[in-house]
Amino acid sequence: MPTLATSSSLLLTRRLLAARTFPTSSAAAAAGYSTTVKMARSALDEVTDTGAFDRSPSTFRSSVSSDASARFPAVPGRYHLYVSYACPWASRCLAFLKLKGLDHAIGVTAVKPIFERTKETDDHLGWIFPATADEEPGAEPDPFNGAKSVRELYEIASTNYAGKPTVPVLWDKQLKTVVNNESSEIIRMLNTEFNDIAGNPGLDLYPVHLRASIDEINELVYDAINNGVYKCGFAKKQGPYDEAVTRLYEALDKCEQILGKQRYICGNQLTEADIRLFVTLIRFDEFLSSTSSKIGEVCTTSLMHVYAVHFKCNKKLLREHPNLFNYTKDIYQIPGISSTVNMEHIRKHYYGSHPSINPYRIIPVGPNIDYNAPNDRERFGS
Ligand SMILES: N[C@@H](CCC(=O)N[C@@H](CS)C(=O)NCC(=O)O)C(=O)O
Ligand SMILES: *[C@@H]1O[C@H](CO)[C@@H](O)[C@H](O)[C@H]1NC(C)=O
Ligand SMILES: *[C@@H]1O[C@H](CO)[C@@H](O)[C@H](O)[C@H]1NC(C)=O
Repeated sequence: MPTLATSSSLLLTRRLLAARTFPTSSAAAAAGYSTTVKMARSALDEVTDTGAFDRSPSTFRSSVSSDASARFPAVPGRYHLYVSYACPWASRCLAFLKLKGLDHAIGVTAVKPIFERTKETDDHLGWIFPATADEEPGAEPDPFNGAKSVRELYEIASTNYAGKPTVPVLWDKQLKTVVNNESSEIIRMLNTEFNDIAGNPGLDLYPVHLRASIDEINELVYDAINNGVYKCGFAKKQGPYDEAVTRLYEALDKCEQILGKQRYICGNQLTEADIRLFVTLIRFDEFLSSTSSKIGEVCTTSLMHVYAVHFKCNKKLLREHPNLFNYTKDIYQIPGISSTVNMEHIRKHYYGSHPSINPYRIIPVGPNIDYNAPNDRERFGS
């Protein structure tokens, strides 16, 4: 799972940035904050005293609204989505953009897959835009702000920014600010607020009659699968790891069972819950099989425990869950979805962003699964 791989790159970031403190800017001081703020700069700073991974909440949480008088009205051309194709959270926003037919209304720019220094003046590593459009297929320079990094976007939006510069970023070109950097909220906005300008306004991925069921599945899938893989990868103690990996495989088994009876995870209709599950599943085997092929090399480094922990998620591959595997292909084949999956970026990110683990940046061959293969899911109807 790509999510696991991403966590590895975060490890390096953490090593470089451990315990860094950021003095508040003069703007913040003027606003009355006089102390030094210390923010989580990477996922490994988000591990509690009990050794468990605890994700920090996003702090840009505004909403675009269909109401024309709102601060962020849903008008075409005003908003831009900054993503990394390596990132599962960003990818679920991309999937919504495609499914709702909002390509023409909201532009997308993808960063380069490999973390680089974001500034000359410190050693933070993060998401970078290429200098030219042909430097890295799939990635493009920032078309509006000329930003070199995602970090710079956050700095434009907030003068005293000291958080973790994450993607996705829903950007307001008019007010030059981050509207929201929490994908679970961005997908809801894309689902409902842009219907006047959407190519597919009739598609409701969070329909009222299925909300209770979607909420229930989301809770399980987020905690045990989407975020669960991070919890496996980042645990610093055996107990939290054991708990996370048990929950991960219990949840996968539960989904496997459900999908033996129906086409989608909440019934015979595609919903938000399917997209949220898909983004982790599509990265699962790619990461696990590649990791296992690299394990000898990995073990020679001081970071081995992280990969070994990831390796221990390898109780079962996705393709050993026959219903989940066919389901993943079914979702992949929905028009638009395959364009949100860039395996090159996913692989490069994982194997290129951690020179101390993979010093020669060799990208393992991977299983090269054909997600376009037949899957027989239509037998469930809809
Ligand atoms: N809760 C956020 C999580 C976003 C997130 O963690 N993004 C990762 C990539 S998968 C990131 O940008 N990390 C930057 C870093 O670690 O420096 C969401 O769902 O939008
Ligand atoms: C979102 O932006 C806030 C504000 O700068 C930042 O602290 C946070 O780390 C960013 N990412 C997430 C996932 O919250
Ligand atoms: C998966 O799809 C293949 C190809 O259509 C099919 O032969 C197989 O029976 C399916 N497996 C399950 C569990 O549905």
